[in-house]
Amino acid sequence: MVHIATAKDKELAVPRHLQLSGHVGFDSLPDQLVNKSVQNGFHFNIMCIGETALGKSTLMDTLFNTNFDCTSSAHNLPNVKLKAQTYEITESNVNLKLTICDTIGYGDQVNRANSHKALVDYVDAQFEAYLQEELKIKRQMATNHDSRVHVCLYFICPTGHGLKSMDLECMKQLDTKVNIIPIIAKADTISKSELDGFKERIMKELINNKVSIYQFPTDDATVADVNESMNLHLPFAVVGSTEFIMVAGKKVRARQYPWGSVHIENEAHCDFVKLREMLIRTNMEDLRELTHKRHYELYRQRRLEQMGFVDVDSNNQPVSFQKTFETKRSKHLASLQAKEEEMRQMFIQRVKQKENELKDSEKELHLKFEKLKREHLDEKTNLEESRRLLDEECQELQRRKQQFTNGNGQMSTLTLGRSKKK
Ligand SMILES: Nc1nc2c(ncn2[C@@H]2O[C@H](COP(=O)(O)OP(=O)(O)OP(=O)(O)O)[C@@H](O)[C@H]2O)c(=O)[nH]1
Ligand SMILES: [Mg+2]
Repeated sequence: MVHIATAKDKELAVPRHLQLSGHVGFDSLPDQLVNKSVQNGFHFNIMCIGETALGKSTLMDTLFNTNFDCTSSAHNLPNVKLKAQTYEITESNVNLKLTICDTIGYGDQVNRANSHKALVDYVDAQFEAYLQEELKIKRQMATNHDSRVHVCLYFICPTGHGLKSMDLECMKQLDTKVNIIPIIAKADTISKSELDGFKERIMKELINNKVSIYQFPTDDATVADVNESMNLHLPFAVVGSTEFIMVAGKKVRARQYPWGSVHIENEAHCDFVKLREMLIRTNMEDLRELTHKRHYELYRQRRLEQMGFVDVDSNNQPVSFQKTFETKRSKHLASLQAKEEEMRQMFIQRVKQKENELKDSEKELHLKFEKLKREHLDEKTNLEESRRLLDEECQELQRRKQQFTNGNGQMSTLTLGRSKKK
């Protein structure tokens, strides 16, 4: 029976606003949420893409103020490889499971046309793993290790010229799958005046090639201003170091040169602080959220469509999951039946073919047998004829012998008679 919504039903569906006469306590819900999240801990996954020795590992150590103890990898591989390592770090009771996925041998090959393939495959594989967990009947989303890439730091070579075609191609392939933050690596090797022009050229090239990079969000009033101004500083020109020096009695991270030193956390020297501020201190949650709400959503949508699921039919009417499943099931059954029928027909045909082949060979055998029988009969007749002739010859011989014997007897009798007469 179809229930048609009445005006009364509609009225009931609209929530009524009530005033509380005293404190109830659900205003602690945000705190409960924070406590729960802190208890569960957080995941954050960074992908570092950049050519060999551009300072990827050093920058990670610098960003998280630790030593990830990365062993250097071989750089004579025929293809780009990825190495992901997960670390557990804690800061003021907040536990973070941090995965750093590093490229090995990126840009080392002579043919770099497919350098991005391994990276795209890796990002997709993490989405797929999450989707498979989500589609399970018994899901364990809370305890499941979320390995989806939340941010991709793209290390640009400090050439001072512009982007390489490999950089553009790779970022283009990844920009709908992951939040890309381009950074100019080893920025201490490029002069200040060159740097401004270099940054400008990079941004122009990205826009001209329609590569969309991550923009720090400006919809949250508390961080809108700082994010807006930081968007203008992209790509950040960074310097990393594992060395410390003493400056005015304070231990600071720096790179020392014969002519002076670069202080990593000095904003006049490089954009490292800007990167750390934007990536970790201000927008880490936005990167996580955007990964889930935009990039993963897009992947999920495409995959479900590939699997044959739709939200609306050709008449733009909503289609339930059950209906899609049933349609798919009946289609699948029909195709199975068609396959079965096809195989049955094929089997019948093969049997018929074999039967005909057998019949043909039987006929052939029969003909051969008849021929042999005829030959045998002919041979027998011939033999019998020869035998008969032989018998006749024998009889003739016998008769002649007899005749001869008889002839000889008469001759001797005649001779004997004649001699007696004498
Ligand atoms: N001038 C300069 N050198 C740097 C910087 N960061 C790292 N280096 C140096 O560059 C070299 C390579 O640094 P890594 O951090 O190992 O580079 P990587 O990209 O991780 O290298 P692979 O993992 O081998 O691809 C080391 O000698 C670092 O000291 C930087 O910002 N400026
Ligand atoms: Mg490294």
